[in-house]
Amino acid sequence: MITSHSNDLYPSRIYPQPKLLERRDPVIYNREISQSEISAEQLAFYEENGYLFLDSFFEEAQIAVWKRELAAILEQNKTAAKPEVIREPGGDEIRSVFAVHRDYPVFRQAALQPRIQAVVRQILGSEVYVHQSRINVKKGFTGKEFYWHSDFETWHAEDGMPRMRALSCSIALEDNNANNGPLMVVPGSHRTFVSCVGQAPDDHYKSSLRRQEYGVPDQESLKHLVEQGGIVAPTGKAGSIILFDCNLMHGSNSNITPYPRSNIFIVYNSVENKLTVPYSGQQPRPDFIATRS
Ligand SMILES: O=C(O)CCC(=O)C(=O)O
Repeated sequence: MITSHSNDLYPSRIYPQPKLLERRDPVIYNREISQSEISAEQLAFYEENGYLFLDSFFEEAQIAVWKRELAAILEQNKTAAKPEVIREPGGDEIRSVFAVHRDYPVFRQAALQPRIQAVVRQILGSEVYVHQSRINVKKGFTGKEFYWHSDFETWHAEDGMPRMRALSCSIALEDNNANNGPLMVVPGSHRTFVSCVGQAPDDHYKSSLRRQEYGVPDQESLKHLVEQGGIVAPTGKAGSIILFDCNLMHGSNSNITPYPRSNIFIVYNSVENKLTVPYSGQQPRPDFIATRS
């Protein structure tokens, strides 16, 4: 164990029973419209629901460049034994590739897209940096699910992210339809922190990136959140983006259709919310999952 925090607003993995705790942080940090990409109404939608879907945000030509790079990365890493390359549970196919903004200039440029950054800075009310990036591949027929989770629970417990002042942007590289495992979100769930049960083993990330077992919400809490907010799976064209709050409950089904569904995930954190010692008291996860410098 290493030093832990005496005053934790979002304790998790320490109680014998799950708890539902009220969010103690704003959702929108700058209400004064400071960019031209989203309107005050869209900002209000994000605040209330915890996400915002923008169809066809990027043009086909841009998506074609990113898809070519993705194909090259998958080819290069087919048999690579690198920590950044995560394979499907029970198989060898690539599930995710982490730190793409660090390792591939094309994806660095994606993470630095001024149009996305403008929206993110609006919501988080400060300069931002990339906390994590990855490509989730989800191939046709064999791509596996991502079980329900709040990212913040993990980032807080395992990475030491102090407050809810981060968000994810998922860029669709293929059309997302109702069947090929689109992202599902529970609107409004970002206002409740689900304190999860069970202390994860050291180096939990080595298994959790394939299939998460700790920091997973219990079924009663999930049922409660879904009864309140329902489940929405925004679908649209390649080039669509979903921005969602770090504490929004989300997940996705496996893809048994012939249609692949890959996306670029970029997580932005406020520069005023930099990582500290993990709240779980364990060693921090490596830099390719959680930027520390
Ligand atoms: O790609 C997906 O469908 C979900 C991914 C996800 O939840 C995550 O990467 O945290």
